[in-house]
Amino acid sequence: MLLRKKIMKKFLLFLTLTFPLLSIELRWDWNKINTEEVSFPKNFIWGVSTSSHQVEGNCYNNWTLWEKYKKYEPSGTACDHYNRCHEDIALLKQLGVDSYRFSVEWSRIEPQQGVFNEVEIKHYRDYCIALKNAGIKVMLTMHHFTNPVWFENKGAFEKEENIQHFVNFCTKVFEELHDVVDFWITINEPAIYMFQGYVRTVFPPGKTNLPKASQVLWHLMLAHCRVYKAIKQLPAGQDAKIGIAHNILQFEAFRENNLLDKVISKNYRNIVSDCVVEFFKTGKFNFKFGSELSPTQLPYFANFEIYYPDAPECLDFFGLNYYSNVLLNVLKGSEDYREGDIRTDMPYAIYAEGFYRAIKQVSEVGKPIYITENGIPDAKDDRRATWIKRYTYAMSQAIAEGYDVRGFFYWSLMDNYEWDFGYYQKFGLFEVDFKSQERKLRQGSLAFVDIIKKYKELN
Ligand code: GCO
Repeated sequence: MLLRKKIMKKFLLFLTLTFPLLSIELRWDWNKINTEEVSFPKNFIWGVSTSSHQVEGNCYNNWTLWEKYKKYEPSGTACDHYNRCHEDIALLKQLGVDSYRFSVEWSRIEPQQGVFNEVEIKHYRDYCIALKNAGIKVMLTMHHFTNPVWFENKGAFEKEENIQHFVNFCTKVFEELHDVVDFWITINEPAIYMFQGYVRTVFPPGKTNLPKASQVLWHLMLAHCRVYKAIKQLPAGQDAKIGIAHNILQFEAFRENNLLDKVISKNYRNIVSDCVVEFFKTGKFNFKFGSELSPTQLPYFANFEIYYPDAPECLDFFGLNYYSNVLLNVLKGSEDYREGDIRTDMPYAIYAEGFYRAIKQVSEVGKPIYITENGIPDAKDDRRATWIKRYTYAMSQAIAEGYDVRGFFYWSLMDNYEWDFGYYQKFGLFEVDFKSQERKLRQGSLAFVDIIKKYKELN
């Protein structure tokens, strides 16, 4: 009897996984869409994003060591933005944006555990003041993938006891900069940090261990919440707007009725995108990878559940980073494309419908949404304008349906160091000549400039 029940259960599971469900992949007919038909709320924020290690140059952190170890192209002087940040304000003005998202480099501010470098703090403070004087709002990220070497050597976010170091750092930064920062992002893309560093091995520390990955992501969630609570306790903390930047990457089955494509993409989608949204929505952290198939002990599977009831209260806004979906084709052993897809220079296509879907998904958390990153790697600059028009159209559609999106930050202000891809990927609205450090506005970026201009005039 029990056996029959078990077989029946397995059979039902098989049916649900293989039954030709309606595709969740939304597709619009772009030939019939006029991307000029958009509208954005009054006071909508337009900005651009960067991160310290990718633009500042001459950082010394876990990534500097990792680049050497992996023989990646070194980040080196990058855009020399550390020295040129004041003159780069002119680039923001040229675009017409009113906000700038960038990150403070933890390894500069706290080069040794508990030792804060006042000169570096002043550097960031002066810069925030200069931005304010130029009429630019500041969205400051405290952690954008890099760790000071001392923190990495302690095991970084693998250990719960290390979280306090991050809380101390964030508290210090908040105390020093609270009056010159408009929005705070605690951690950039915690799930990507976990996935690239503990599954795909392309980011430090380059381990493949799913149970450890689940711990790291859980500790990052906890770190965010503890920072949020610590800041809210501070004198100026009540008024601070604090969020997290989470990347929604929709892994989906390339062959919609194929069991393997479906199961594998669902597992990836869960750990990379959905479990973080679920955490802030319900307080439940469910990190499951392959748990249908195996016990948790094996390094290639994970099944970790924990409940943190305060999570939904630990956010003032949700930062959404969105690029595209990934269509998994197990037969090919990689991502795949639909007919007619316009590919980017990274392994994904232009898929603005996914942006619309992602906005809907993260709205379930119930907080105002800021788009903290969105942009195309396009060295030839022959798809940038299409990307900008389609994605802003998709965002406008979501807003028209009542989704509470309050701002959009393009990734990126200028070409920069794209981690394991080095300088090869060109995300910049401004093209950078890394020898002369000359910045030049790309033709395709004018689509962004035009939209901002149009909506500023309307307001
Ligand atoms: C990320 C980061 C950025 C990237 C950008 C383009 O998503 O990995 O936030 O540092 O450069 O997303 O891939």
